[in-house]
Order: sequence, then structure tokens, then C-alpha cells
Amino acid sequence: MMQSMTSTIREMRVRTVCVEMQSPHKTASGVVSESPLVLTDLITDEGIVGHSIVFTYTRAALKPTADFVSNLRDLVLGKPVAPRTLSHELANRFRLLGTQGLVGMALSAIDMALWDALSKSCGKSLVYLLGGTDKSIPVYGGVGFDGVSGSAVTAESFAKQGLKGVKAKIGYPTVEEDIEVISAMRSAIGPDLSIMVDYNQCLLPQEAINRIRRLESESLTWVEEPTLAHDYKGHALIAAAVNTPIQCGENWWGTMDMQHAIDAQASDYMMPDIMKIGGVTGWLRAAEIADAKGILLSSHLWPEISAQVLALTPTAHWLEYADWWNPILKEPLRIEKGMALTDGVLGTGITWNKTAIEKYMV
Ligand code: SMN
Ligand code: MG
Repeated sequence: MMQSMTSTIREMRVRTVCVEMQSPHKTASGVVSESPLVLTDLITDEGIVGHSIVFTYTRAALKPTADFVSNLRDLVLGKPVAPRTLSHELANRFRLLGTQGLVGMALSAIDMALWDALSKSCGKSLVYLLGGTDKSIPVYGGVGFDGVSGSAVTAESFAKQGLKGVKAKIGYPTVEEDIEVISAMRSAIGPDLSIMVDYNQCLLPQEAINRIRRLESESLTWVEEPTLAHDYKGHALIAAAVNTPIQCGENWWGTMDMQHAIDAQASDYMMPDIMKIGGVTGWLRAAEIADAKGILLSSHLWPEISAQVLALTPTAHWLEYADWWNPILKEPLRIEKGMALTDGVLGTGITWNKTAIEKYMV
């Protein structure tokens, strides 16, 4: 006889940590000098604990985000361990307020922790739970807004680690300086690795067109967020005017934003952020849309869970690697020969280092 699913959510635990970074990550639109993270644990009545991480970028949003997750307690406790159902239920519940911003982050915290619990309760990785097989994904490393020599040094260290590409933050006062940074990285890593660049929304559309035209001969794999993330029309103007692929997605809230970008032809490639797109449930929806449209999909931060969802994504492209949260993880993502590996993982791949969590607790 078929068993019905009886497992329910018994408890929720929400903690806040601030993980120090080895060096601040500078961008054209501000610096990230530490990682304020909300850690959510959902405990099932079988005693399985599902984990998730949400990143609030600034300490000012840490407590409000954690409070919002905690305030969902009454809507979550006693519910079945059924992430798709609960995700839809919670999104409907917050329709009037809106599911962007802190609300969206809190809903994703619940969604990701619940998928982790569900796959663990089946003794599987997320990939296997959802009927996929292990897949290795090419990895690139992020280089901060660190000038010519700083960018070259970091790029070289990623190349030495065997990564397949490097992504530099640019948007210096002049395009000549952007080009100097790219050339220095190219000299440091050789001809075979990919170079991506990220303007972090700092240009006006026409300015972006002028700059990217000057970058066309650099063989860039993509140019990321040249203008404001939600200016789909501006991005479409840029994408139509240049040959280098445009990459956007890390600031889209939910798949509706992605759909608007597709409708506007705003971006050649797409890189949703698993927190902002709506957790695993949101990512799976994004992956279906991308597959139907033939759009290559990459990830943004969250290396462990992103490797899992990219392995389930037919149009998977690149995994963005950042080791910023490794200190609080018992087993960070495994990378071999520049490829992220998904095998041997239980759940979504988030494993707490309890001692480190104590140390970084806020
Ligand atoms: C980024 C990520 C995290 C902090 C600042 C900027 C980013 C990226 O734009 O693409 O990694
Ligand atoms: Mg970016």
C-alpha cells in the first residue's frame, strides 16, 4: 500500500550570524565587508532538521529579516513537509503586502529549509529527490573592484585553483580603466579561461552601449547588469546594440521579474539568485521557463544549494563561487578541476559548523 506523507513541521529555529570576510568585496555600487546571514532550521516531527541561509547584504536588514522569518512561525508549524504547497500558500498570504524584499527573503528561507528537510527525510540529495542525476557545473570566481593589480592578483589565484573563469567588478571612472583591468586579468590567467565583467547597475543605458562597444574585442563571456536591474527596457536597448552577451538576474524578485525581462528581451543569459527568485521552488520555475526559451542559466552566490538546482536545470551554464560563508559550513561545496560537484550530498548541501555559528552569532 502506498504511504501517505504524514511528516509535519514541528519546530522552527532562527539565528543570526555575521561572518567576517577575508577581504571586503567592492563593487561599483558599494562594498560588502561582512556577511550578515539569517540561518533557519525547520525541524520535522521525525526529528529531521532542514537548513537554509539568507544573506541580508547589510546588518541593518539582519534583525528585521530574522524577525520576519520568526513571525511566520504560526503559518508554518504543523504544516506538512511539502515545500511547493507551503510556498504557494505563503506567497498567497502575502499578496497584499507584496512578496519582494524582506518578505521574499523570509519566504525563501522557509522554502529552502523545507526542501532540505524533505530531501534529507528521503535520505537523498535535492538532485536525486527531484529525479535528477549528478552533474558537474563549471565554476568562476568573483574579483572585486580592486584596480588593475588587485584584480589581476585575485584572478590569478582563481586560475591557480583551477577555476574555469573569473568575473571582475568594473565601472571605473573611464572605459580605458575598465579595459586596463580586463587586460591585466587576461595576462594573469592566460587565453583559455573565461572572463566576465559586472557593472553592478552603475551606468546609464547609452553610457553602457558606448562602453560595451569598446569592450567587444576583449572576448568577454558576458557583461553583467550594465544598468539598473529593473530597467528592462534599458537593458534591451543595450543588448540589441552590442554583440557581447548581457547577463542579468541577481536582483529579480520572483519569476515574474524574470518573465518581464524575457518579454523585454533584456538579457541574453540569466542568473537568478536563489533567495530573490523564491527559493528552490522559485528556481525550479525559473529553470522551466529558461528551458522553454532556450536561455542559459547561471547562479548567484549560495554555491552549495545552487550546485544542486543547477544540476536540475537543463540549460545550466556557470556556477558563481564565493567562499564567504564557508566558515559556518561543515562541508562547503566540493570543486574539482574547476567543476562544482553534486554527488555525496544529503539535502541541499548545507551543513552547519556549530562552533563557528556560536562564534559569529549576533
Ligand atoms: C554581488 C554579489 C554579492 C555582493 C555584491 C555583488 C554581485 C555578483 O553582483 O554578481 O556576484
Ligand atoms: Mg553581479
